[in-house]
Amino acid sequence: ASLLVLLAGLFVAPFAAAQAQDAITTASPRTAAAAASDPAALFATHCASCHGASRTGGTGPALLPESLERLKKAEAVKVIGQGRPATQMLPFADRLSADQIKAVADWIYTPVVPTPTWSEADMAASRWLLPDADKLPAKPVFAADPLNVFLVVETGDHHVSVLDGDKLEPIHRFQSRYALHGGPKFTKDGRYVFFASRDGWVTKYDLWNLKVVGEIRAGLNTRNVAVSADGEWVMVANYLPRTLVLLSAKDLAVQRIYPVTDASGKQSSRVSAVYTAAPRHSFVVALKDVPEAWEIRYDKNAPEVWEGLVHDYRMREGNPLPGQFTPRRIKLDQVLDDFFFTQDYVNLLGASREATKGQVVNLDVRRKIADLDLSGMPHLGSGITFDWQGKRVMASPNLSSGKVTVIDTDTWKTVATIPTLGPGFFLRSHEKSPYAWVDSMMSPEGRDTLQVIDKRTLEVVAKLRPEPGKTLAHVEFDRYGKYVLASLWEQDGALIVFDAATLKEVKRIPMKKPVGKYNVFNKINLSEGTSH
Ligand code: DHE
Repeated sequence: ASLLVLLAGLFVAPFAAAQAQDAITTASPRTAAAAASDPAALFATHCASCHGASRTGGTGPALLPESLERLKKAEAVKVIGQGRPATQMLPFADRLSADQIKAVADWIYTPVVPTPTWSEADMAASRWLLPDADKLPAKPVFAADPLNVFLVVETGDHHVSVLDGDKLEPIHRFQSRYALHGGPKFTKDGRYVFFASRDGWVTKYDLWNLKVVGEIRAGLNTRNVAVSADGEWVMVANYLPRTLVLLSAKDLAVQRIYPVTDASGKQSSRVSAVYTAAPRHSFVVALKDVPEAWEIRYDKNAPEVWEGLVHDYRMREGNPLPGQFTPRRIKLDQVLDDFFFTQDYVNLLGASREATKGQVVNLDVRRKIADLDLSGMPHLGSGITFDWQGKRVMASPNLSSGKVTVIDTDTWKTVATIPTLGPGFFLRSHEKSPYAWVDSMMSPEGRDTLQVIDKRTLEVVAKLRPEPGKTLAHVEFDRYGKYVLASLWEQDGALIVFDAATLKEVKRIPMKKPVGKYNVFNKINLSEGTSH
């Protein structure tokens, strides 16, 4: 007897090539009684067939403490008891008592011992490729401008919509892995897109042919991915295991696994995030548990010896290019939870959860060069840069207080603090728009309102509240800066399209809990108003 306990809504119908579904049976009363006080046994009986014996996921998502960080325990109890509509997560209240459900919920928030591993062989076994994907036509199968297409991540039912940015109409929709997070990353021509899921899946999508062309599970709990500017490499940043994984963008084959540790090799670290610094031909990585940032050059002309290099991965068999892919460490005083770059990618602007100040790290001189007046932590990749009174400034929202901080990138001094309705995640703008848009989605009072800041006066000039009481957040402009698309973040939600000049609502496009949206042109041209 086995069965499907799929926690946390936490489960979506299996993905294309995915796994066959087990038959559903009920545990016998005897088995249940024997296991009544043992959550591990209850899990093995009812949950393991979908969530994996080590809770690392299967047809259902991983149920590790790292994966459950954002799910309140009361919600987990509810989902185990009542199931999750429109998913394969069944209700278990008819076969588990309230105490048993509570015991299982408590147990899944405890670490798995020993810590689960995810080896190169596991990755290789998870990888699949669409046959003959390289023979697909090298031109779009749709009539819409391929550079003004948006990809919209809908977490309500774990799908991605492809939207024509001129007609503002969906042209395609496909199922994604469970819980995509962070921005998808595009190759320079906008054809291929790489998505990361919190459970470690990396999905390669051919946007011109509207097809998923391959997948690999590169970790058990993943932060994000970066794609090299030459489109050849994908770097995956993991929390679990504590690794960076380099993949070939062509076929997702594992090229290299970097154990992430301090220079002595004794202290391991989770990876906060990895980004591509295109002008530097490198990946830049921040570590969460060791005060270091790493820079890893991917170009073939990388120098053989990088000053400051301590840990040496060059000797691995099959690497004929000594400097390429060799991490260079930048030692810091504090860890970085979050960072983004100045537009020239020379400086990294970072913040950490505990610190009272942010820091500016110069990647050329490889040290902190200034403090930043950033008291709380902005959400990663949520800052923007623009010109203001002849100065280049950066602006960032704050996850812990209702304000946008504007900082001069020459002096690193704060030039303005703009009060908002509450803490928010995302700030977005566009070269062609005088306005920046910010949400307050962490605040009960402000979560339904987008505020529009005039970049010339640094003042809030409008508050848009089209659906009182419903969360409204994350905007992205179209390629021309003409429209702004915002997420009405509800199960039966929508994209609300605003005219970027008049700020009037133009249209609603129904979506299932839309989260992030990504415009191809803005992403591949590294627009100063959005994340890259
Ligand atoms: Fe995110 C981007 C980290 C919570 C939605 N978020 C990112 C990135 C990182 C990050 C590292 C950049 C990845 C990239 O684009 O390459 N996020 C974190 C956190 O540490 C935090 C605070 C806690 C956590 O759970 O990990 C967090 N993020 C959230 C949410 O709760 C959000 C609102 C809903 C969700 O889906 O989880 C959320 N994060 C997003 C989105 C982006 C993102 C939509 C991409 C924004 C963009 O426009 O590029």
